[in-house]
Amino acid sequence: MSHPKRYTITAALPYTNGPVHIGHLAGVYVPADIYARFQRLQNKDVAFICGSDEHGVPITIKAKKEGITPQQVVDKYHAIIKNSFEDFGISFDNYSRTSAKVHHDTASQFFRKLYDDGKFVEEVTQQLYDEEAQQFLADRFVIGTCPKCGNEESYGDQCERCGTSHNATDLINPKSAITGSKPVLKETKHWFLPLDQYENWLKDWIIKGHQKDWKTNVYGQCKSWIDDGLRPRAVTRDLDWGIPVPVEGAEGKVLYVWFDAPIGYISSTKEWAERVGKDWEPYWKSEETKLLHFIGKDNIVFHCIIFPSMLKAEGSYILPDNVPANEFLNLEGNKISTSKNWAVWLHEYLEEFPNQQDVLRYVLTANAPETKDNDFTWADFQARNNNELVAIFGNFINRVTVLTHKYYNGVVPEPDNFTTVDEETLTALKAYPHIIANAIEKYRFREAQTELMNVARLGNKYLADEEPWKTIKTDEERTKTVMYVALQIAAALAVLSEPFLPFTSAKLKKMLMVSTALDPTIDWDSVSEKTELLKPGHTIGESELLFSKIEDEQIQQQLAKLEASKKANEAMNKEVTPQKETITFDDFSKLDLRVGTIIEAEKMPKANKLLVLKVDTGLDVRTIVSGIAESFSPEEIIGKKVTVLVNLAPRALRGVESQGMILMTENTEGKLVFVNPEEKEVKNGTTIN
Ligand code: B3M
Ligand code: ZN
Repeated sequence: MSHPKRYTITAALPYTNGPVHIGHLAGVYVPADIYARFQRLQNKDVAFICGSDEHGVPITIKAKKEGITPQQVVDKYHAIIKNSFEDFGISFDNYSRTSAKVHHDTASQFFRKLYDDGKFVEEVTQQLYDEEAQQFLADRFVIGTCPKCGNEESYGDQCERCGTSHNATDLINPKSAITGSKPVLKETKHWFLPLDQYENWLKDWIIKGHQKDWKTNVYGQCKSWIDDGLRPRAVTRDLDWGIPVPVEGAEGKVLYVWFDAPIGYISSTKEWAERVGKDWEPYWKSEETKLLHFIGKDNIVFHCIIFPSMLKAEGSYILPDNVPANEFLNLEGNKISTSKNWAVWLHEYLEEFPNQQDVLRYVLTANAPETKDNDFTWADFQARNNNELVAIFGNFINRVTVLTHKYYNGVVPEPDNFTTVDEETLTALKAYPHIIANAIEKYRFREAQTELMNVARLGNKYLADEEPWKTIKTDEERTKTVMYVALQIAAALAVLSEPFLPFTSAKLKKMLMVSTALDPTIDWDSVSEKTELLKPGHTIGESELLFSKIEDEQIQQQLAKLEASKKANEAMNKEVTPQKETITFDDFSKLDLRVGTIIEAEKMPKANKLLVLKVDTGLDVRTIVSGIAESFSPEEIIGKKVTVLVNLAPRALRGVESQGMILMTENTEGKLVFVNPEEKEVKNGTTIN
């Protein structure tokens, strides 16, 4: 579509089973935001839509793990996610949630329409059932071997390794994710969307229609699924968390999360339109609207095959014009993992790097996994900030603004005659809006951002070649011209950086007082079209630093955090030692275990591991030598309640007689910890049995 009248831009609805991390940002939200901001700067009518995906098995699993209700899980993460997106400058026009009434109504009506129009196949089939948990096993409740690629950890509805979407009964060796037991087959009724009936239409629409304009990774996946042949997909589930199936005889059943979630884009648009007094329908039903879904690669099948088939079945909706899906971002060489805490969490980044949203945006775009998986490293983060944002962009702006204040009290000077270099520089500058726009329109955000940096490079080179700091002593008129040209480049950067670095752009606009300098306001094209962005005589504002250096220490801290996660994971995954030989009750009762308190502690001279303790056992105060000096300092354990084996035969350690043993274990970080009676009220000497 070459000249759409409006844009409906959706970004995948994050599951509210955890916070958002850099993988989500690089894959979906940063590129979507660049695109939306860019189109707004073109004065386009944009609806940038998102919201929380609050249904589905991932939420239920998280609730079970945390011992809270699914509602508590979604409330907690919805708040964290929504706030962190806002602080990060993701400019959604609306951020809704699928637990909202407007969504329940919209999704139910959608289902009902397809049901009434006879678009579903209703069928009683055998589904996997966990007899122990007394529950059907849908989606992530079941794990087994992927029939396509052999991944042994495939979920019931989708294999994360090869991306294939399948039915749970297709899994080889299925296992319940709840109890670990082998499921049985049990009859249950469900509604299926007969995807096989859409195969020819999908072939026409995708294979014939979008081979050229969809990204090769997206097109390739779609083609291979269609070539493999499509089968009916159940759109309902036997679960108690979700949107109830709105037909008779469907008690205890809910809509499949991947049926309701994409409809969430529609309900979020409705919510927005209502709030701002617009009509939502053109955003979803007008042929003059360009509908775009920004997603990660694991969501391709749902956005390119299933949701479009649903929209087609409904009949009154437009289809996506493009689905610019990204590949995955790794972190320091390993796959990002929520459960292993191998991630950089957005809400933590925002706290640890205050006011540095644009640095992360910049690095994630510079390394965006647009055509292949990519790696985020903290060293690269630091280098890109210090060597690119600070040294190129920041340096140019700083020179221009500081010199303008120094030479002209902040007033844009009147230029003299332009030299060829000046003309060429201004001509090169005027080409950038077009160059950057072209890359953005093709969803090549890395390339677009590189071109933005080339504008700053152009400015730096111009200043370095023309050397106003030298000419000021010899040629005032020439210096004025050079500073005038440099100021135009700075103003262009303020405009062109907005989609990529919105906080920097705002700061720069304020510094240059750009909004008052231009009449009425500057947009993207004015950089090419206007002869000058900052007129002579205009006064700029105070000069401030746009970026600051990131020190090694900050990077070390982040690496240490990841190292701690790694250690914790290793400890969690450590094999438990096998059980020892059986003992009799009499054997056990020979152990005299007591509650005691450490009342003195000091280091054993010339021994790294040993502490000499005085322990009040309730029977007496005795000396115990304990090998815990690497885990505790003497001071921190005085007063601690501990478990003591009091009738262990005394033995001499480095000449000190140890009269018992303190029970210890190891935590997940490999640090020794006391096996101590939690109750403070337990008296020393109390026996443990
Ligand atoms: N919640 C899956 C995901 O976070 C999903 C996207 C829904 S988009 C309609 O990967
Ligand atoms: Zn697979």
